[in-house]
Amino acid sequence: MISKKMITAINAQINKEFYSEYLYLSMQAWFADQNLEGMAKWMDAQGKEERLHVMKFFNYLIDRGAKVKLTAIDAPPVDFDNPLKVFNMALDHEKLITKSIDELMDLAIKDKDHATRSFLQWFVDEQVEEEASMDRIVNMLKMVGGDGQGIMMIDRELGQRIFGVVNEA
Ligand code: OFO
Repeated sequence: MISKKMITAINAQINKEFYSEYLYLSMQAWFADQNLEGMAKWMDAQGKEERLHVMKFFNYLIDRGAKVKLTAIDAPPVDFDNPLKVFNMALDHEKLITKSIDELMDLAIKDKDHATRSFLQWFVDEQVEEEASMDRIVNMLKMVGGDGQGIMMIDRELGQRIFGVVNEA
């Protein structure tokens, strides 16, 4: 039996995952505006992944016979300073999402809700990857500093990302 508290918490998580999609879309738009097409493409794939996360939670609630309640999504920032700051912000955001998933897991354990625990395990594992891939990009950007050629090289590499392929940068 899924608790009311858990249903409320998963609905709140749906909103956070939508916000993640919004945030990465906004970053995509900024990169496109800077003519950093590879980074824009990377953010496009990231935003699409976030929609998959939304739908996993959405479908889980439906499967458990619970009500999905969609709420207003906050506006993400529109202007960013430079690629390093963008990816740092994305990394910080993923850390918040990890914390939020951990709190859901804590609740599932407290509720002895084994089905939700099992469902959430995928997200626990996914967050390790989400943080690692952002962290890797942050480190690459730190290494090149503001060097234009280095940024262009990273842009080319990130442009290789194909939506739906796991373990990519
Ligand atoms: Fe980026 O993992 Fe969902 O939010």
